[in-house]
Amino acid sequence: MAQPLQVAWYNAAVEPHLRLPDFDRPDSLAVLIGNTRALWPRLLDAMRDDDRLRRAADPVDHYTMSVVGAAAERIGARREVRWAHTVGAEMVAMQRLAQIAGLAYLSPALLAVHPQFGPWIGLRAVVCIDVPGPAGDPPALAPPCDACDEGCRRALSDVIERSAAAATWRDWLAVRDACPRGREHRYDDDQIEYHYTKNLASLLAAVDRGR
Ligand code: B12
Ligand code: SF4
Repeated sequence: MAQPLQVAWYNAAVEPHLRLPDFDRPDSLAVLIGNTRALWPRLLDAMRDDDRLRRAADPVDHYTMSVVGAAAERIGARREVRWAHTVGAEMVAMQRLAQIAGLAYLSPALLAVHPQFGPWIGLRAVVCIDVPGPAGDPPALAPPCDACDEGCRRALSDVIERSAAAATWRDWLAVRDACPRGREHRYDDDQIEYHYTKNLASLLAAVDRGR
């Protein structure tokens, strides 16, 4: 999924160290790139075909960088890409960016919740381009939470309370599962396990099962 926004909308809302490059043109374009569960079969196929990807320390980030990087190369204007997995310098507050762009609402449990896919999305990159972005004010994104009793907020409180006594990744998963939005778009079990544990052995087993 790709969502355009004006860089100034985001830059006005975040602390200076989180700002995006605007090429001295505050109304410049940024395109936020995210994924649904559809990423997973494509990643597994790519890992079957590409030994370097298979051996990467973080295949999801490696795959993202090769696909988004190749697409960015084809843009005929100055551009810079920022990655969701970057921490420290050049970090982007991706969830706030998603809300400001109108892609996904920042929920009471601090997960970005898409109107259709619920919390079952990943935010991967933002491509900043030296051309004008959308004009006007940022879109007003309605919370997708009507008639919800905020189960996500209770699940987050539970996991934070339990953290002192060693919360597990399944406790974090319960926070996402608490949301009724987009349940039909829940990730596959393999995909969930890898994202929450970063256990490469489980990812490689999923790759081999499809051979
Ligand atoms: C660092 C990080 C973490 C740290 C956060 C705590 C810390 N010590 O900083 C840890 C490792 C704990 C973590 C855990 C998880 N993360 Co994380 N994380 C990030 C990362 C890379 C940076 C966050 C950050 O520091 N932002 C900078 C600050 C300045 O931004 P901010 O707006 O002020 O802070 C926001 C978030 O950081 C968040 N937050 C900040 N502190 C805390 C603390 C807790 C307990 C929680 C729940 C959230 C949270 O809420 C803020 C409002 O937007 C982002 C990607 C990104 N670049 O944004 C992914 C990201 C937020 N994480 C993500 C996910 C999915 C998770 C996990 C569910 C597991 C996983 N990896 O799949 C878990 C559990 C979170 C949950 N709510 O269930 C996704 C969220 C997708 C979505 N739909 O919202 C992101 C966007 C990565 C991605 N590729 O999509 N994460
Ligand atoms: S659980 Fe309810 S309040 Fe929380 S994000 Fe989902 S719909 Fe919104």
